[in-house]
Amino acid sequence: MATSTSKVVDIHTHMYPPAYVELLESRKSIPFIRRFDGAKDPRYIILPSEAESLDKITAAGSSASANLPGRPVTSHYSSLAQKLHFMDTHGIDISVISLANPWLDFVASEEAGETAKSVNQEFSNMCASSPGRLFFFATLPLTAPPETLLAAIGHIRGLRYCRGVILGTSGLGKGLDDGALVPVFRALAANRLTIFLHPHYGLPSEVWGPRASAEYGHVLPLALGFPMETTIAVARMYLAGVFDAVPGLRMLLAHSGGTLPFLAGRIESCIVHDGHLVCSGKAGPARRTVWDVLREQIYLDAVIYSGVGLRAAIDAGGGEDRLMFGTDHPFFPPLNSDEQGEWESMTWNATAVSKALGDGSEGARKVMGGNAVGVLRLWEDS
Ligand code: 5CU
Repeated sequence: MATSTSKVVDIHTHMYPPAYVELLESRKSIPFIRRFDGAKDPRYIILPSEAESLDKITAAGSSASANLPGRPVTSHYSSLAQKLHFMDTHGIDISVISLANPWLDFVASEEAGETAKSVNQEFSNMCASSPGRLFFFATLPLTAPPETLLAAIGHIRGLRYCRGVILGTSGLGKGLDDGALVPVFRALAANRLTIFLHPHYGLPSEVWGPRASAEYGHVLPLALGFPMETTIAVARMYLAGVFDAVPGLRMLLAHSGGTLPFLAGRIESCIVHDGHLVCSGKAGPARRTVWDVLREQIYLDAVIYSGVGLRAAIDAGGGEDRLMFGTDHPFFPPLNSDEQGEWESMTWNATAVSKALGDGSEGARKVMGGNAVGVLRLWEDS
């Protein structure tokens, strides 16, 4: 459901609250935050594929290299004032903030419940301090025992500004097609909590080849590994029948669904030509297709940086009603201009919407904010 608002809403925008930053600073292995001599900001080493460049720097015993691992932890990571400044600079009326990857995936089982509670409370407080401008996707303690996990859903459903959860693809350790997750999906659906599915793990580092860590920066894991991870996770859920088992489940996929809009037809072709699936009755005529699921249970963000990609996302969802604008702030800061000024992540994604749907069109208005306001009920007392 879209509303007639012309508000601009950013549904893909992260925060690392100060307590979470402290947790990362206390760690010695990925993910962690570390200071390197001579670097202006601490560095956040986050991706499994960054291990090799980190090892090289550690072995050399020096961090004088311009090629430091990770990314700088600027004030944009945890400062609420910066988030609001970013929103004001770019004409964003509402942000639906979420903890960034890898969330609480690394937290010990016995600590996960309390950590999730305090992180979610911190997000809730941030939203309450700017009423009407901020909502949030909460974080789940996936490493905790099942009862703690379900209790966490009980906690967040009572938080006024919470509209869903951000989720990685690892689930309880076996991925999102794990039958043990179905009760979690059911609890989220019953409470109208949308899952914002976001990648982190990418593909195994070997696929990037021996030159990657020294020469190609983060381009391959971020541009290709992230979207493939999302695509695979959702395809597995589809094949496992999760969408049929939980018809109320609603998912918002990061990065315009990875490559799903482009590959859904190929997935369909592989299903109907698979002898095993045909024999087991899983490919029968009553089946809801991948296209059906895309049009009934899935929303896509518009973080794809081109009109071409956005067009595919719009077509896959059967129109512009299932797409929502986002920026991925605080990632991808401008490297050659003032960080307090304009960011390409805003301008490229907004331009893509105008190109795909027409500048100022009704469709563009829906993608830029109307869909998010309607689907996520972005009014204060819902
Ligand atoms: O630059 C990066 O590593 C990332 C990341 O980890 N997560 C994200 O959402 N965007 C960029």
